[in-house]
Amino acid sequence: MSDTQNKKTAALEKILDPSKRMLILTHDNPDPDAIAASLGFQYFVKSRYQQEARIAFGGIVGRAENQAMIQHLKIPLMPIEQVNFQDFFLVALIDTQPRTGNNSLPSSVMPDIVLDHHPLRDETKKVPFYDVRERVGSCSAIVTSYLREAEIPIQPRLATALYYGIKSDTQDLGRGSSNLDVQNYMYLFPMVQRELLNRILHPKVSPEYFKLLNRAFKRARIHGSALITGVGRTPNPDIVAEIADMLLRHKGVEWVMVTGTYQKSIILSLRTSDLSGEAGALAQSVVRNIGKAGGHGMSAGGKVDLNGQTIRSVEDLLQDRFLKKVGGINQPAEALV
Ligand SMILES: [Mn+2]
Repeated sequence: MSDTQNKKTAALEKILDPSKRMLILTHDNPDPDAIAASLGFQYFVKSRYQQEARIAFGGIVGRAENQAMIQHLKIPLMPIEQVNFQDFFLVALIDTQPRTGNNSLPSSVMPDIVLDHHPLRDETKKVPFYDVRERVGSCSAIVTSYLREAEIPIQPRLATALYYGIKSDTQDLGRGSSNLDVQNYMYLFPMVQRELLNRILHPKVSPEYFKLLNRAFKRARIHGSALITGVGRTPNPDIVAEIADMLLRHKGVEWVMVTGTYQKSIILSLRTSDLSGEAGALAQSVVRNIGKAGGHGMSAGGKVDLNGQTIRSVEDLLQDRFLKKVGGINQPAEALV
């Protein structure tokens, strides 16, 4: 084991207590990276320290691929509504940090552990144990390193989850990936259950899915190299990010912003094909004073609570700010379809 990893495991050991239970909490509407990294960390603390942990999430698992992942890999997840924080002695945040606005940790609860790869926040520095690596493309790669360094054998089911976590967060190592992602992706690959992975990657979807795509395409407007659209009300907040990824494939489009309304909030997703793009910073400036956002260089997300404002007025403001920033504001609007 490397020196740094030795120090980390020693520091973790001090915090853990095998006689009590840990809660692992991911970000809301968890993606494959959040789910896999949580599963991997649960296995790590159990194998290395006999620490029992449960995994919980806020929001919903909406994307068909993510539902298929949970179903086929039999991943036990608990909705946050079922969590009684009194039952847990320790809380670990995975793929998210305190007070980012994208997790359901009550503000009265201070986490004990944070593992993440989003930009480090000041609040996180107060957490007893944190390992935040901004340059790494996935939390799954970080957790895989913990398992490898401790020489804990990784079973095919977990290997498949971690591999898919790295694969999806880095778009097959093409988006914001580091050496750690590459090494662990290669390490896990021989252990992957490839037929199961195929079923996860190509799930069946409902008829509503196509109606929503149709609406988003019809509403899409292209201003120069920037594309904006809204999906309207949706029972599945994940669809916003999925459509943003899809639309970024449009030739000549370098920036995409998609909005959607889920419950009493506007969800937004930002994507760029510009390798030096600052999608995270841009998303934060788009929601400044009205919401929360975060992300990496090429992809970011955010949320604005409506608080009585109309959907239209918030969407207009977000689109206006976005187009001003990416230089599309003075370009004529062109319909996508
Ligand atoms: Mn992630």
